[in-house]
Amino acid sequence: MTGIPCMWMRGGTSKGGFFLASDLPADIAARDAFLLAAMGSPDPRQIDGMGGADPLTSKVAVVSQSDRDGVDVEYLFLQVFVDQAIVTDAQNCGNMLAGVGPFAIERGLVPATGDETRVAIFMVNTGQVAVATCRTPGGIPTYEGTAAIDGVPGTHAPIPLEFRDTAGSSCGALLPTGNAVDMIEGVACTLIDNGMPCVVFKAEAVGATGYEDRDTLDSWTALKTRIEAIRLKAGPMMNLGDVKDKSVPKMMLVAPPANGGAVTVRSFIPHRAHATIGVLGAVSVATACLVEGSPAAEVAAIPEGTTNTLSVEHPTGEMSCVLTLDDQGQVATAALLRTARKLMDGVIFA
Ligand code: NQM
Repeated sequence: MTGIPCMWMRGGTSKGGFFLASDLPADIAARDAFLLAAMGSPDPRQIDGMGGADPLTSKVAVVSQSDRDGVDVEYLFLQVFVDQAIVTDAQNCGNMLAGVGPFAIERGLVPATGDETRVAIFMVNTGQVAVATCRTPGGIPTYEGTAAIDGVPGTHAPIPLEFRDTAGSSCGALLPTGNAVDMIEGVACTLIDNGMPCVVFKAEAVGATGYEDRDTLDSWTALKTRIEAIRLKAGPMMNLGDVKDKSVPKMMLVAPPANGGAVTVRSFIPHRAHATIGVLGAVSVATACLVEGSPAAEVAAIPEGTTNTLSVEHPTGEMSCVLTLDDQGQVATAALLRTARKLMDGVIFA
C-alpha cells in the first residue's frame, strides 16, 4: 500500500489533513475515494480512519503554488462527510484556512519574510483571496504564542485573517433573492452569503432560545427536522440547487446577545450543531445584523461607526468580526483572529 504525505493540523476550531495538491491523485473520483478511506468514512465513529467522528474534524485542505498576480498559494477545501460517502467542495472553511499559511511555509511553497510572513491565499471554492499573517521568527513557522480563541484551550501564535469581496461567494449576490427577508415554512429568514451561504432566522421562530448548548441542539430531533425543511427550500432560492447532499447553506439561529456582544448564534452545519461557529459563517451572520429589517438586525446590538467590531456569541464563547463598511454602508472587508497548530507530519494510508 502506498501512503501519501500529509500534515494533520488544527485550524481555528477545526482539524484535518493538509495535503499538497501534487501529492493527491489528479483524478477526482480517485482522490475522493482516498480521502474517504483516510478519514474512515462513511461511519459515524470513523473508527477505520483519522476523522474525529465530527464534521469539524473531518476536513481536508489541498494546497498548491499559485501563478495568479499577488497570490502565493491556492487552497481547496474539502468537507469529508462522516456518515455518508460524500466529499464536497461546495463550501469554503475559514477555520482550516488558518492552517494554510503555516503549512505553505512548512512545505516551502512560500518563503518566510522575517518574523512575520503574509501569505495571500486564493480560496478555490469561492474564487476569493484571503491574507493570513503568520509568525515566522528566524524564518520558521511557530505555533507558540499568547493568542487565545474561544473553543480552543490554551494560547498560540496569532494568525489574523483578512477577507475582502466575499459577498456572493457561492450564491452570486450577498442577498441572492434580493430580499432582506423571505418567509420559508412560516419562518422569517434572511438568505445571505458573505463568504458562506447562510439562512439566518430568530431562534424563537423555531421554538428555541438561541442559548442552548451543542448537545441539547444535537439531540433535538424535531428541531432538526424543522430546520432541514427550511434548508431544503432555501437551497434553490439561494442559487445552490438541490442541497440534500450538500453541506450548505448553514442554518443560523440568532438571539439577542447574552454577554455584551452583538448577537448570539447557534449554527447547524447543516445537520450537526456547531461547537463554536464557522469563520465565514460568523462574517455572514454579522453582515446579516447590518441588513435593515432582517431578523438578525432585530435582535442585534450594533456598535456605531464605519469599522464595526461585532462580537458573535456562540456556544463556547465569542468570535469578534472586524467589519469595515464602504460609503454605501456595505461590508467591504472582514478580519478575524485565529490560531493553528501542527499536530503531525507524516504519511497517511487508505
Ligand atoms: O464558516 C464549519 C468551521 C466551519 C466552517 C462549517 C468555517 C467557516 O468551523 O468559514 O470555518 O460551517 O461547516 O470550520
